[in-house]
Amino acid sequence: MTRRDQLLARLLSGYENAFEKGPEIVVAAPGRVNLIGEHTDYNDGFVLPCAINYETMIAIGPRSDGEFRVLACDQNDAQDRFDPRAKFSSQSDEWKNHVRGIAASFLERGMDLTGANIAIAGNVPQGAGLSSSASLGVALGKALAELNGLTHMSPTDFALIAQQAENDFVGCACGIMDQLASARSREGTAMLLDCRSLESKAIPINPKLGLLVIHSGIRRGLVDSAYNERRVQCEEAAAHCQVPALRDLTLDQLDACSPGLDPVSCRRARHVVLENARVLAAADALENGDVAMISRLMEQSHASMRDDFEITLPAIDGLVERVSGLLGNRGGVRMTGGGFGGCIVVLAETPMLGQVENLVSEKYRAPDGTAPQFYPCQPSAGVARLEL
Ligand code: GAF
Repeated sequence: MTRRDQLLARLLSGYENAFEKGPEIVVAAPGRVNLIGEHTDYNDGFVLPCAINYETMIAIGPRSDGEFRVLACDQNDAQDRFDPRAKFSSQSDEWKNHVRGIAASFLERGMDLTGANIAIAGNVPQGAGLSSSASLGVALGKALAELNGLTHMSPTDFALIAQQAENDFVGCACGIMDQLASARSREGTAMLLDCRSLESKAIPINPKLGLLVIHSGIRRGLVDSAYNERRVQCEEAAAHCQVPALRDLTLDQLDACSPGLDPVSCRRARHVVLENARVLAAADALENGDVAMISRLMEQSHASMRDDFEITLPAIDGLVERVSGLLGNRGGVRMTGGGFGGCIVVLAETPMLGQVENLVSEKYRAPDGTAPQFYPCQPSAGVARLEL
């Protein structure tokens, strides 16, 4: 059985046990790994993520009493229950808010929702920076649209709804990268996304290059508060420099307006300005198969996250350095995602990936002794309804 078949089987058996019949619709949405462009999305900048073959699935069917009954197969079959047409509030269990938040975003857009039985199961590693929550939001958005016959809704709408749920209901002031990567990616490609216009270009990943995601064994902690703090610092810098967003600054302009700007915010801004330029250069390099350039840009991106944006951890810096030493100019490596733990991403000539895995499993452990985990990834397609 493939990993996808196993997930589907687990989802369908959970649904049938909880709701005593099969679902009408099943939807799957992928997690993502970001190749380069960290903390640029909420600064209206550029990112280069890629959807991966780890995903969240939703099984859904109608209920006549108007309620939502929700089964979380990955939370020991915990359940939630609420009426989307009555007033409902956020809960202490975070997973419930991902679902309630999506319902709230639909309602806020004036779309009425029928009652539903919903089961959720996924295999995107959680707390790893691989967008398990974005994939849940996007999958649920599409599942609700399908169930309610909202045929006018597009993948971009599902992404915006999922982002709003995170911002308003979960309390993370995230940007739009993860949700759009999960909603709109195309198989075999990375997505160069302009987070201001939401226009994107699919950049084919040369089949000679492989993708390996390595979990550092350090679960991301206190992410939301540190993440939100970074966002505020970026907004302060943009306001100080009198531009709508950091996307609108060059390095020279930032230098010119830096007197009077708090030095920490200045370093945050410097990361964003330079990272935007690196994303555009990396998209070109990927298109031209220039692996040495990709390697350099990923190295610079990691250094900038470490020194200017300060979202890496010493153990992850050490891990990246070790892998980078092995790869030379035959591939790139950097921490990926929001930071403070989680995964590194390796994009390298495919034969290098086995050597990386051997080196890391032999030489690296997280500070508490946890072993690293390896996720070989394929660039995958965005959200889709599955044939049952
Ligand atoms: C998290 C957020 F959800 C994204 O919007 C993005 O800002 C990312 O961190 C950092 O690049 O995944």
